[in-house]
Amino acid sequence: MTEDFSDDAPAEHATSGRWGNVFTLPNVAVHAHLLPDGKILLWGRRDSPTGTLDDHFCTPRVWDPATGRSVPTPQPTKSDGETTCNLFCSGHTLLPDGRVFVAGGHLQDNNGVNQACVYDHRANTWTALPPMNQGRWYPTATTLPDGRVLVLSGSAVVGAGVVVTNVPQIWDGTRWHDAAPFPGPPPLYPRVHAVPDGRLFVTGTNAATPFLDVTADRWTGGLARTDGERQYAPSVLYRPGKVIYLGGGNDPGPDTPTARTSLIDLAEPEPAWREGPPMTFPRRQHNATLLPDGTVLVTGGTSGPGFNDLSPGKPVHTAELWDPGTNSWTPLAAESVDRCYHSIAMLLPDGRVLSAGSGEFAGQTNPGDSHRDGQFFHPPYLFKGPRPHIDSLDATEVANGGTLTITTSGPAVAEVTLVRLSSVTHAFNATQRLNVLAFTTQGPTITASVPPSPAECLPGHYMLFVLSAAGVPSVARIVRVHGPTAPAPAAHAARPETARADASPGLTVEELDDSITERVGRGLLGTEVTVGLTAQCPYGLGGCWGGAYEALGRLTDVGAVRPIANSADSTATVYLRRDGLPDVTRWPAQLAASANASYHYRGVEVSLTGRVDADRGALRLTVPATGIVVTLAPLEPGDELAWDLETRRPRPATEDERQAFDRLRTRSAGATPAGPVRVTGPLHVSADGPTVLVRTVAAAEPATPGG
Ligand SMILES: [Cu+2]
Repeated sequence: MTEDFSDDAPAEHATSGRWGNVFTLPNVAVHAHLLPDGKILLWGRRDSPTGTLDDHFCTPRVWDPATGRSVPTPQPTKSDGETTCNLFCSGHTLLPDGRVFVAGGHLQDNNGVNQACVYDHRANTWTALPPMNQGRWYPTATTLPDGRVLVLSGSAVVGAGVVVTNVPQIWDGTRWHDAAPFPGPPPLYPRVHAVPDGRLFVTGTNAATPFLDVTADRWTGGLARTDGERQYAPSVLYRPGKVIYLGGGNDPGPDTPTARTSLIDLAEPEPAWREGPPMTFPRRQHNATLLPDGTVLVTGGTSGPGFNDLSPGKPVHTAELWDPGTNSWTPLAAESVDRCYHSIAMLLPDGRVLSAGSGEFAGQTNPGDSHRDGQFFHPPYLFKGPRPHIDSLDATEVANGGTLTITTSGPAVAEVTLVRLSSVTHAFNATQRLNVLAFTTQGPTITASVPPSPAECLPGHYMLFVLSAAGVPSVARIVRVHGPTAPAPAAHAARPETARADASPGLTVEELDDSITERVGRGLLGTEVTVGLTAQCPYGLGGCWGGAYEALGRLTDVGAVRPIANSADSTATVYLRRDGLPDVTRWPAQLAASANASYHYRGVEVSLTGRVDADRGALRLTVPATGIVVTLAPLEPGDELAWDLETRRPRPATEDERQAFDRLRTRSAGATPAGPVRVTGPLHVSADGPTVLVRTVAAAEPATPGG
């Protein structure tokens, strides 16, 4: 293990750190985990850099950072023992015994595998678990304080469309249990942390950040994070109950990500998100790594607009460091390679940080943008003086509430920290967390106390660091915290909820959809409005949907949002509280207020039922039930609201749609008065009033009065 980097180092290394040389890795490190033996389990999208993007085979490998050599693991299979699965796009965490837990995987973009499996590094084996309730593409797996695992979110193609499941599942070591449905469709790759009162805290990527009380099986809260929805942003639990959420998203207007950060401390009497200090650079697709001294290192990401801008100058190479003590950022040395979408970073036991991966996505034009390589960062603390050394440790395992006896040499020890091993993908390290240990010193011997609460110090493997007064960390020893030997201390007293009540308690997305159909049938909801939204992400509105669903529910007059997007034409269906026209002059800004520019608003389409009359050559439709009068106009090329995901422009209107207005005009000019019709098409509102561009006309159903 590399230890001393400080010999003859130039002075600037102590302020900026140093990047080592770029080295080759066996694959693009899209998914990476630090194993208890110090090696790294990693995999990418496909084995061959020129293979199909939807290969059902990608070999995970164990790479040794000390030697640079790697060995393949067996190919994971489903529980039939035969069907190979590609773990690309899965969610993962580390179990209390050090095994790697993986849920989901890749069939195609948006379409996940329902598999779950466990990797044991001691035997180099994958063990298939029973299948989950649905395929999950881009789920998040979180280890609970009692060692169980919660899997949340993930998309699959169900029927003709993409469904993001909101039913989380808990793996108890033997079987799956469904947990309370997330309120509405969740975001893909939600950012989830286990916090000291035993709950799980979902900090993103949506604007609302609810808690799951696993014991009560109930979602509560929904504190609004500053800056709204922020996709492809890291969330770091930098101390128990304290989170920093960093950048990400797309700001309205320039479509660029933000540099802003959000902070919350759940130990406060009334926790609330507050604005943190902005990073030096706006970033999206970046990684954030918790260092042994409690600072947070941010590497990579792009500052450019859109999903993953790799144009020259946009990827951010300069690292930067946040110190929670001073609440300020310091820019550090620049790495050599773009590390954007599909990159990782993680802390190693020797105090360095591995930055690796990037690339391997549909729409990527330059093959050179896929990086089968990595680079080590030597943080400034490695150049600030001699390193303390752990000479011995009395145990490799310790219970919550237990003590570790450490003998050290070198500079006096000023701090002892535990940093949990990493499991990283898609700009989120699901397992990293840090505990500062209380300790006593007697000569060279230190006795350090491990927090008694497994919710504060989660079971699993940690890097134990001792640090000098100058903040220089030792090389870590890896220890396992294995849960309390005595009964767990009582959970913290429940806090009164300060946030609004859940909009949809306990319903799966399918049940929620059925309940809307039922309310529509009983006439409890008003005008149906189709909203055209283009997701900034390349996977369309079907998968990248949670934030849009959340934002649509907050629009003026909206009474219900269908919980499954129309992925084929990139539209969503909402219902107004009553019959009337949607407030399209305010909706675009309202959408942007919570979803920022993660979705581009393309307009709305409505269906109105009424009588058509000609007024000096123009056609008007009057809705008798509401008195609404709209001008009717022909559909022009480009007016079609439905979207073509392939060409990224409005779907061309059919011949029938283009002639709908003319047919209606001919019919209205007839000798006998025409009956009521149902007209459907894009709605525009100007100073002259509302206009519907006629796309379809149907005979009105007599039983459907009004709009
Ligand atoms: Cu991906």
